[in-house]
Amino acid sequence: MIVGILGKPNVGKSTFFAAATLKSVPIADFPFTTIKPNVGMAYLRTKCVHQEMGVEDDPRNSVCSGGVRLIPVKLVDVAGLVSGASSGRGLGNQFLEDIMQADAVVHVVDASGSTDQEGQRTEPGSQDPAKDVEMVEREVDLWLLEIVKRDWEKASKLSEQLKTSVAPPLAQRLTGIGITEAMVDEALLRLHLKGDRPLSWPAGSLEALVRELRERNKPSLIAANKADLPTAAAKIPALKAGGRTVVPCAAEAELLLRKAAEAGVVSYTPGDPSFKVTKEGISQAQERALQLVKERVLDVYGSTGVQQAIDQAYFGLLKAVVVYPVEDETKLTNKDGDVLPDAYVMSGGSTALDLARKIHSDLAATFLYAVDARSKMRLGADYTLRDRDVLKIVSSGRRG
Ligand SMILES: Nc1nc2c(ncn2[C@@H]2O[C@H](COP(=O)(O)OP(=O)(O)OP(=O)(O)O)[C@@H](O)[C@H]2O)c(=O)[nH]1
Ligand SMILES: [Mg+2]
Repeated sequence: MIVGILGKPNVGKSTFFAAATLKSVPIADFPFTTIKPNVGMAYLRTKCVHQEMGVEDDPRNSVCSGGVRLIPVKLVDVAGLVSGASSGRGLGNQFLEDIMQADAVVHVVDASGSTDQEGQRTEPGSQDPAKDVEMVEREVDLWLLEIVKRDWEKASKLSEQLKTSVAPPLAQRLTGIGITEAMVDEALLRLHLKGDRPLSWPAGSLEALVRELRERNKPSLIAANKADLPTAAAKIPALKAGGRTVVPCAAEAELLLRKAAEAGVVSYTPGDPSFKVTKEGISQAQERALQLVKERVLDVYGSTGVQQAIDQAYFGLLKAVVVYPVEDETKLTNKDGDVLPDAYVMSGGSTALDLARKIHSDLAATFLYAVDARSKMRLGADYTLRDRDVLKIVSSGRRG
């Protein structure tokens, strides 16, 4: 699974990315700082099962710090999107293809309203971030519309003549961004559009269809960034209109804390509501910067929001679950004796067989059953994984 960062220019997408991945990428106060996509590893924060299971873990594919397990997940940051991008303005629409590879989207906005629609710095509070959200979504939909409209007339006539659904040719145009025929079928059903009667669809149906496909299959949340600025608080409530998930965010503050933690200045785990200064003799400037993070961000919003946005994208939008495969269901170890070595992030609805496949294709091919380490019950191949499951996979090829 991949999460992508989308938004108009200069809102703090790359700052969010750098804070989440600690990768050093260009960040600057002008539009189109990012041109090529940045790809990196962020972390999903979850409560490790080791305490509940009464063991000390030996994490291998992730870290566990004080019971907080941080599991690597992929994050992509792209160029800013301006009005007209779908027809080539700004940096054009090439990068939309990159971002739409993602399974879910963190839509970063400048909640303080200090950047105009093109990403130029303006009077703080003068801009409406809710309008930015509309603009960005409209551009993505226009781009999708361009793609589905290619040869649309021909495809729709053919489907009426042959009395076959237009879903396959529509899906074919969108396979590049992970849209399947089944997804198109579902969207048509929800919109009450007959797949084999496209010529009789009411005006605006294609527009409604691409919107439906985007909203369902590329779910998004709003990271209301620059929340540390005084003009942000009043603008955040309006972003929630229509039931959107909104996470107040201060990417710059998170970046500062993560770097300070890396340098041993503070003790801080991403997502924490507070930090502790651990180094003596820090400069006055450092002290002041940390104080501001506490006063303007942590004390107001309870966290910097960066980690929450990532967690919410995976656990909320994608219904992801974290599962711990083991080879010994009593000691909770792998064959080397490591306790709870791996924590896997699986998409919502994944089965025990999917977990076996993720571990090794051979294990899936010779799968017999899974064993729940808590109840010691046997589970079949189609068992739907639940968050925090600890499972042993038993196969005819490789018995644990
Ligand atoms: N006050 C404040 N400023 C921020 C925050 N996050 C980012 N910024 C500033 O916003 C400006 C733009 O940051 P970038 O991360 O380069 O923004 P971007 O969205 O990647 O920009 P493009 O790549 O040009 O589209 C920089 O001056 C950042 O320091 C934040 O949480 N608070
Ligand atoms: Mg950028």
